[in-house]
Amino acid sequence: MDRENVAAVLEEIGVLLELKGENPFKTRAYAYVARALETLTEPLDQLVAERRLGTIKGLGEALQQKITELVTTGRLVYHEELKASVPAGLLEMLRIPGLGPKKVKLLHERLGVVSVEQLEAACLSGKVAGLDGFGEKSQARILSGIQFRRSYASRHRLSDAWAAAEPILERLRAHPDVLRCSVAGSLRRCREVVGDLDFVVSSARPAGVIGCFAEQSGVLEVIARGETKASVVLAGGMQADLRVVSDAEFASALAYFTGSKEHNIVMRQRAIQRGLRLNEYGLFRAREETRDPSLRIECRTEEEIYGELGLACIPPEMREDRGEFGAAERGELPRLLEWTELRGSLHNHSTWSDGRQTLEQIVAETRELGCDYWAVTDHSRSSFVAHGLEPARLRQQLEAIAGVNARLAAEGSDFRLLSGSEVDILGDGRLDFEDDLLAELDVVVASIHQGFSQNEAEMTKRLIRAAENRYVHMLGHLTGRLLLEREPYRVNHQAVIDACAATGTWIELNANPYRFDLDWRHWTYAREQGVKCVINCDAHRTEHAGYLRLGAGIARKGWLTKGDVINTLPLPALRKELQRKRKGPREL
Ligand code: DGT
Ligand code: CA
Ligand code: CA
Ligand code: ZN
Repeated sequence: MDRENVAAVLEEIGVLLELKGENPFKTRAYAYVARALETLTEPLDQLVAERRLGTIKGLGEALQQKITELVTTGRLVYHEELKASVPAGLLEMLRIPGLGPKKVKLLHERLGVVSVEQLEAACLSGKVAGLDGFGEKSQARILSGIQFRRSYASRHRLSDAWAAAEPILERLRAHPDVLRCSVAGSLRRCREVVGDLDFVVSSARPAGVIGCFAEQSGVLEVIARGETKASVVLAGGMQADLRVVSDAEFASALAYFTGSKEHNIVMRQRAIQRGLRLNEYGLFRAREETRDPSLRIECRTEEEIYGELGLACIPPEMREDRGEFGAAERGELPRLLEWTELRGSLHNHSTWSDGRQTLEQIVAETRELGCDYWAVTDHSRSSFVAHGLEPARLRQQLEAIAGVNARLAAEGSDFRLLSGSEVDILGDGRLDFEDDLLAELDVVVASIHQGFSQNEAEMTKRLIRAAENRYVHMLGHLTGRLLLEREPYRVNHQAVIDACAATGTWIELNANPYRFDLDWRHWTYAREQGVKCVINCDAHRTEHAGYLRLGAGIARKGWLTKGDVINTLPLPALRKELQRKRKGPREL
């Protein structure tokens, strides 16, 4: 177990003892030692191995034994037993702003509450206000603290994270003391859901930057504020961390705080194998932990750090320790898709079904964005909640689209609307429209919108049957998940991907930030089977066209290149590809 984790365990022991009403000297000793460990300059495992823990101030025999046990075995029986003797809910209650161990202990003893839910109920029924030392005010504060905690303990979709991060990034960039700055962490790696926001800044005068960050509008609470780092909670509950470093440290700090943790571990290992040390402060010619500038190998960019470790620069999206090191070592990193290579979206809605945008608005907005084409694939009749179209309505829409395209052609524009349908896959895998109607459409997306309760085998069979229809170009939002809201339905991904490979069916990467479905983790397999990806906005409003950028980020996370993504094709080539499956294998 490493230093940070050991410190965390000791800290927790202190808190647990306090909850049990132990003597304050004993409880404080744990917190004190935990802090001492955090500022340790020597590696903890070395101190343990050389039996030199006693040199740390305030560290008695009993604590030395406990630390040794933690470092060597990774656990501490004393801690585990202690933890088991205290209801887990009490520790959770401590996270509520304004509640310390003393108060939690009191609430537990007097009211018997052992969970946040029970505490909330006690507040709502007014029991907390009746306790000595609490009162109406503190009861109200606890209640709002519980709600607050609930919102900010949660995780956030990528789009929300960017919406919160962008103004902060702009503010930092504009600050006169900021030399370089970037987002880091899971946001930079383009995870579909992120915990907190991370920023890395280089500056020769950190104080002003920290001040700007901690005092910016939209900060609800400053959790921590030091000379070179700060953590805040933003309105809306998101947490944001800032680290300010010198410009010489910027590249290594950025690499470190971008993570992932798993990726960092391999990077550090590679450095050690080369007789070097890599940490957040730099890459050093040293065989032990250091931040001595005279030992630093100057690396101005992440690319130089990777280069020193014998690697091509790994794009942030790929830093998950999922094979990127082998690829970088062999010089086989894919040239990842750039979002600007996308030329349009093949699954979108309009006012004809549940979209808010008219055909004319779609044309205006997506041309403005620089697209070459945009497919209108409204819902089919079975999706009646979404105002799915009856065949006759769909044929009317085809005429309307033809009218828009005729006008575009007359204007000399090459932009085109494509006609289409997001046709429902019915319970047994049949489609909501007959083949002859589907054959009239430019683009057919087949999706599941009902019957989510089927088991994995049934769902899989249903999707495979849809893929086997020669008029289906692609499967839409394959698992139906809504991030942080609805679990995906169970699907045998491999079987569905294999079926798509066999039938020449594409799979959508739905770029709506609630979906990002198919998940990035499955794209490497799909790609290996030769299945093409289509990055679709599933736009219901004109501003959803911007999802292309997020979708491309997720595609990059799945290692996809321009050649793997159908909607990077210019219109003539796309039209040809849209004919491929319909014409059947003989005409290929
Ligand atoms: P999140 O915020 O949960 O979505 O995920 P991250 O990856 O943004 O994690 P976060 O914010 O806790 O830390 C940012 C990065 O800092 C993380 O990706 C890697 C680095 N980091 C943080 N703690 C550790 C650690 O204990 N060991 C190592 N090797 N790296 C760490
Ligand atoms: Ca983070
Ligand atoms: Ca963080
Ligand atoms: Zn849909």
